[in-house]
Amino acid sequence: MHKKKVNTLLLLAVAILIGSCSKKNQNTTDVPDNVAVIQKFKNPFVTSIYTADPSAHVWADGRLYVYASHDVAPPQGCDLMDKYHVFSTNDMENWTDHGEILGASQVPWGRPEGGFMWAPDCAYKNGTYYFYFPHPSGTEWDKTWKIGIATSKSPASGFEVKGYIPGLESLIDPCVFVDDDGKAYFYYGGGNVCKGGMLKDNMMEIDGEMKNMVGLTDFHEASWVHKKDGLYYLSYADNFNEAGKHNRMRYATSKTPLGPWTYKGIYIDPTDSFTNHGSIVQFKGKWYAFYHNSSLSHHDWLRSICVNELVYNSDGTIKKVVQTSVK
Ligand code: FUB
Repeated sequence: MHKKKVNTLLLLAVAILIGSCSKKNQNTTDVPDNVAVIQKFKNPFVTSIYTADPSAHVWADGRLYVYASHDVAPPQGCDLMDKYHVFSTNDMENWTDHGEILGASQVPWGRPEGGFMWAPDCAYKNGTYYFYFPHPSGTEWDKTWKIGIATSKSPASGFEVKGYIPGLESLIDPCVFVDDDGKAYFYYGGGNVCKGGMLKDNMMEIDGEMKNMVGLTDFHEASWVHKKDGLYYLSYADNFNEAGKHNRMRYATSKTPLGPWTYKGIYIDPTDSFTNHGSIVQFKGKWYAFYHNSSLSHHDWLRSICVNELVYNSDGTIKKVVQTSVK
């Protein structure tokens, strides 16, 4: 009788142990130590249209705004991309689509055939929002890229094209970073070339020379600069192309906004899409990495914007972002 009781107690103890172990596994999932354990966002977070190249900013009204390009179905590579939409949120859960803010037909100097409204960015200075977009000015699209500028007094409507930044090379993917002292920096690049320079106060011209961003490893495109704890981060897409997997997102850091940069590593592994393009922003005390994938369409050129939490190590390096698809 006594032996039976001991056996029952033993069995109970083993059951409790197994239960607590499996609970522990559920909580930690199988995420390795060096990656961020994160809130599982439902991705893509825009499903009504195909979107790509998310540039995220938090503006003075406290909302987070995402400026995205638009993939057109049926696609022809990225040739037909026709317009930009803005999405905003107050809680990272509920998103408002503010609609189209600019289309190819509204660009007076744009190529006659339209299309090619590629990855944009937006900046704010002294009461004006400056929207920067790469668009070719000629039929030979790959030789005639300009970085167009549209301005508005509102973050998500009323943009009017003012021209383009004069004197630049034919390159894509603009990013504008406004530092704490109000000085604005312009970055762009593609095909292994990444350049940066200072913007004049008018936000429409380069002040001095553009210079090569030195110290990046395997730069492809999609430059993005943000700052945390006095350190500048330049993130970008690489050229990775192996076994059906493509562009990863990498980053480098510097103590100054124009480098030289120290390469730090990969922070987003390949998605299911041929390209990737990201932005990093702080919102309500947390950091977020925006990117795109093709999980809605399963087609490389019908992409959808996504977001996941981005977590730093205490030394300022970035943990690998965990891409989630369900809540
Ligand atoms: O969306 C068109 C182009 O594809 C972007 O400019 C690149 O960054 C890549 O995402």
